[in-house]
Amino acid sequence: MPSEHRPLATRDRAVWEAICGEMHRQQDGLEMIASENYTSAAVMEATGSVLTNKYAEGYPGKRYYGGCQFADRVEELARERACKLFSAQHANVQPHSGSQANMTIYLTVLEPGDTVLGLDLAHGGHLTHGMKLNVSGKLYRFVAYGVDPQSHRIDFDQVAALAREHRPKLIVAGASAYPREIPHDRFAQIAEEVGAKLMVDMAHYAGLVAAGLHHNPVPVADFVTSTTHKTLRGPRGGVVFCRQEDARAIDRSVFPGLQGGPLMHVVAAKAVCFLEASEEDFRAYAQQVIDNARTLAETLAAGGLSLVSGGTDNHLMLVDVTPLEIGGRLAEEVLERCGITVNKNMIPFDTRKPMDPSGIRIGTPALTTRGMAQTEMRQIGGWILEALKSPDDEACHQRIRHSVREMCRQFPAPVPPGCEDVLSMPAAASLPSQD
Ligand code: DSN
Repeated sequence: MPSEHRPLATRDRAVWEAICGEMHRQQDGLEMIASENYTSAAVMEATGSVLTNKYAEGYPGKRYYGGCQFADRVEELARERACKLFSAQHANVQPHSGSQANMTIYLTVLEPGDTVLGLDLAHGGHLTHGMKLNVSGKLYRFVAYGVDPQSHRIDFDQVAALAREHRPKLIVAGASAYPREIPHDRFAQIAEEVGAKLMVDMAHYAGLVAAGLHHNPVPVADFVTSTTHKTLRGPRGGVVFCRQEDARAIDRSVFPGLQGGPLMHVVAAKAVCFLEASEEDFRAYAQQVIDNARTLAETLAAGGLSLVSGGTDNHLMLVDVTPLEIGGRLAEEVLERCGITVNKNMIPFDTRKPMDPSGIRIGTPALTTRGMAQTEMRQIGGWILEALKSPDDEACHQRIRHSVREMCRQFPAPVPPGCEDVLSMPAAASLPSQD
């Protein structure tokens, strides 16, 4: 058989084994990184499709390459479905990531040196909201707003005061580690008062918006950006929404401004994701994500952990682990030993360093996709507390690891088409190499 026709398992055993290992890891442990999810078999099928072979620079009906009739069809489907899902006038589905989506807005609205307001990274913001080592912070003059020291909610008095003082051209709302619903209308009032444009980055909670459980920023913001792979549960990628009057400028900023050829296999998978997110069972899923986060947060708080803002309205919680006299780095490591994956995270007004902060961030989107509900959240909360209260007790961690494995077997994650057999094999690390 010619080598280009051979399946991965025999063509490149090393890569195949690594992928099998990751498949086992994802099935065998509790994925609680707030920005991760298990995408559907249909989304994975589209992502692994022949559209990966196609160049389609340009937009439907206006391409720089021949043979784009099917690329046009999937991009039209993705745009139409995205607009319908979020009641938007225009969507650009080509950004390769959330970072590209955010840069699209900056390139469209700003000149280098212009002033922008964004949420402080240490208070839950994102790298692309003006972190000084990120291109956003290098090219533009970002001024950071933060959360209130007592409530840990966005301090709108401060946002308004900074806006009046600095007269930004753009205000960026949205966050990657903020456990409360973001009131977009309050940002819109401030932006209107100072004559700024408003951009909302809803990457983390887009799935909750699609389900109608969090307010939709599209009607009140000039620009909305998102990723498609977090609560929205699609392929990795970005999307931008705007009014019709800005559509041409936004499209030009994506291509040729920032990107060349779109990843058409991912655009097809985004179309599938937007269809899935419009269905009734997605609404039930998103409600369960929120219910699960609340139950887990209550369990952790009852066990003595301190939660930033006292709880959660969305899919994630920020937990201050220092009351247990450990730091976020050790907490992440201990939980990993138990088969529970989270990430260490700064908390507002943190006195520790980013590589060993005071907190961990925990999310429920992925476990909810597996069908886990409140009963499992109480059980998992109990394991987290037990493990973090005994960070040196290996026997305790092994016991929890065993229980985690049992729970995971009861709630299988979606398996990519054609990979069903892999999970009945031993974990890839123990497979003999054929190289
Ligand atoms: N890195 C993502 C997160 O974990 O929140 C945001 O892009």
